[in-house]
Amino acid sequence: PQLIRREDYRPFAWNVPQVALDFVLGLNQTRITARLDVERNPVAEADPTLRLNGDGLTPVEIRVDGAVVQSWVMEGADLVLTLPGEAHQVEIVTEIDPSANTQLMGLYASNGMLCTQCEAEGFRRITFFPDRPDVLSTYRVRMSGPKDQFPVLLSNGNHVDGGESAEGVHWAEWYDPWPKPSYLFALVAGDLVARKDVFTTMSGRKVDLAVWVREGDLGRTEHAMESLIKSMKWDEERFGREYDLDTFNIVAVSDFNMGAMENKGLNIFNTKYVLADSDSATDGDYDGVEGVIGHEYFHNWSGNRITCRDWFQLSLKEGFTVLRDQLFSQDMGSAAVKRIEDVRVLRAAQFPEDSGPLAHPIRPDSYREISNFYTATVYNKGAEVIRMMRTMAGEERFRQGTDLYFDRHDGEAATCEDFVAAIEEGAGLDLAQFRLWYSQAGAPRVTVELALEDGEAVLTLQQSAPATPGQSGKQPMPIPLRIALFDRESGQHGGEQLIVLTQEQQSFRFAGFDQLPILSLNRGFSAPVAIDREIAADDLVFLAARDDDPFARYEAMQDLIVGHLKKAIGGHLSDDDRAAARAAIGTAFRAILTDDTLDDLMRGELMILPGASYLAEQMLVSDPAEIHAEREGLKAWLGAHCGAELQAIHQRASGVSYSRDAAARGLRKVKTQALVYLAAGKPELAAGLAQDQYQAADNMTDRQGALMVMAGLESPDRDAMLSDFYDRYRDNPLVVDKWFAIQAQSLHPGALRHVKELAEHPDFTLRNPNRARSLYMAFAAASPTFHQADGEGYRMIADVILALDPINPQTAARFVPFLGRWRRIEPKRAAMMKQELERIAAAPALSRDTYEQVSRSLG
Ligand code: HT7
Ligand code: ZN
Repeated sequence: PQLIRREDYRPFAWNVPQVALDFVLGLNQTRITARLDVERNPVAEADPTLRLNGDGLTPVEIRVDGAVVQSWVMEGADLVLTLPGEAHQVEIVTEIDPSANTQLMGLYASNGMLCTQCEAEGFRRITFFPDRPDVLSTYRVRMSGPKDQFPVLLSNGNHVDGGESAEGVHWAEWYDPWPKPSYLFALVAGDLVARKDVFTTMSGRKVDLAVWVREGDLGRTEHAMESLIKSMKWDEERFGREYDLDTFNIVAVSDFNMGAMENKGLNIFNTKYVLADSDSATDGDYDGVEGVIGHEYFHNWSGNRITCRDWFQLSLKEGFTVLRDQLFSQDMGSAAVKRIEDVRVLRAAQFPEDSGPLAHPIRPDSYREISNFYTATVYNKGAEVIRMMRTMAGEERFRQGTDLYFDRHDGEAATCEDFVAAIEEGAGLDLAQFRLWYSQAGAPRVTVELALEDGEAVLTLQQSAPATPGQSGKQPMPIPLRIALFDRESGQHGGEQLIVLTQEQQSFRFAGFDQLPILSLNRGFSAPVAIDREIAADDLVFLAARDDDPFARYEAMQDLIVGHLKKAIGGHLSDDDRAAARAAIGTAFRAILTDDTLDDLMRGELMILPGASYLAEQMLVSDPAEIHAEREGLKAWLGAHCGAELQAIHQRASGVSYSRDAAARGLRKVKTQALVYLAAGKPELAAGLAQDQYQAADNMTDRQGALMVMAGLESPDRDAMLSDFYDRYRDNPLVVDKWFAIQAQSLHPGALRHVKELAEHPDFTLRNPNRARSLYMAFAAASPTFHQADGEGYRMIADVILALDPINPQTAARFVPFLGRWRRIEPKRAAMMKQELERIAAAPALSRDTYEQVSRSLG
């Protein structure tokens, strides 16, 4: 497959100001007539050939200016026409079979309905088109089909007309006045019902809102609608962005490759991010719905009104929109807890990516298959990079920067550089050096030294960036660090400060100290870097208990534990040292369990141990079995050592009836957290408590929490609880997904065997991405048995990749990174992982998606 390079970008030779699409819909056969008004692009190099991308299409008929032409050629999958004049009308007829579309890209059938997914390059599976984000057109869409099968017909923009054309056949016409790239095109036809509402925008326009689902799911749409209305209001208040069409539709589909899609005026969602009620959705699921609804809605400005010039600029819309959805969720709930959660996700998903064979800058330089670049780096690190600009500018000036960006580039296909230039000018920042964050991959490491000199605290920082594939010898980048220096006597600090490390090594001096202060660094995780520092356990215990920045408090607890586990995993601890380290952690942990000033949501966060993948990141090469053993050992010790406090928490949180307020959510969070520790330290007691929690549960958070703990235990009640859960929810696919995932990611030593058995379950299928992920992604990401010493876990995931690749290459390729980290794993396992990658690479007819990920992983 061809390598596509950012530096090769050229504007397209033709503009396509208007597109008219006519769909004659059928599940097995859909006929599409596309009429494109094309005219030469004055800013591009003149070229009489019009190359229209296609993927698996054959033209049925082609007309130019009304006359059938034969003078076209196929070049690979693309259609190439030669056009003599300045402007023409090109009409192309294609026919496709949506029910055969297992890739779920383009137009496909899902449970009897038809829907589309066009980002990034799915439109070319519907009709021939310049399928690139810098070609913007207005779309008029007519569709017709059997009314009983497809009573609802939706597309982008506003509904303009409709009627019956023949007995039982109806049609609808939609017009979207906003020019858009083809990846934002959408169509839905199906038997759906809607929850409807109306939103009045800040300028007083009324917008009809609808959330479309299957009939039986209507009762689970209230939270989605509330989240949409909150998002619309929030974007007006915080970014001055108003909605711009008369209708906004959301449709939920159960077969979907990702979370959701921001098609103009017609967002299409994975059911997982729409449907929620207390019986079937956890508190985390509710947050997920709110966050993803917000994310897709915010794209209306950051993505749709201003789109990307080319796919290398993906972080322009995704990084910025992730930041916007994170800020939205911070405002809707606990800002502190949300920040910690976001950092945890970054560390678990993005840090390993940035330090492995798939590392790439947030603005990549090349790709073979763009779907492989919808990554935690482009999304989450992209958001962190923009967050740093916000931290340096302050909220108000940052808003001036975004206002300028939206004004200046509205209606354009823009670049990351356009964004940075607008923030630079609007916010009054010098971002010359900062631009390196867009071009350099890898998380910088900052080494810290604090000394006392003549009544001054001297903070010396040194930064280094690791070599990443294709990039070595990196330049220093600006690293904004929020810090505070705590006086040891008073336990207070004299105010937070922002310092920006711009050089490789730099010292910062702070007057007024006659003894070394305690340094609270990278507060709020102001920069996405790794910090290396020697700090006394007592100082970390102090910060874990007393820091007024909630993230720094969490971080101190994490550092305390990571520092200990790193030594323990390396086998460098004497029994005395282990006892001393555990005692310090135990003191801090107990303080968290019993601190009355903490709310339970925050307490629940502080209780979470650093994840195994984050721990692995701290070591050049690690042994997953050792990490697991030490981490579980500490958990068991804490469970036993703080058993009384944990039981007290579990009791305090039990018997409180369901509500969605923060206090009740906090209680549910600490309740299951307490159970997790007790399960490790006092398994028999925990099995009983889990049973009580499960039986008393009046909501999914408690029920899933109890089942999750029980699934990891060798308890006689385990099978009965799992069966009960399945029997209760067998008709709800999203909950059946949970049932698969709970078993796949459990701590049970037989998890690998269970996964193999579950793959034979009648409800299991590789064809539904949610189901495939619920079993195999959950397993590879979380089960200790993925790394089973005989390599069986690796073999199974490689088999899954090979089986899934012909069905859904995009989803198949997303499993590759689990094997791709072989260089950072101890040699025996590394050899087996590599061998599996080689087996995949040798398979015939591998998709471009999987080929690219496997070859980069081996390279
Ligand atoms: N912008 C959307 C990306 C997306 C996608 C990409 C590739 C294949 C399938 C996909 N579905 C959605 C999602 C978002 O970031 O909002
Ligand atoms: Zn997005």
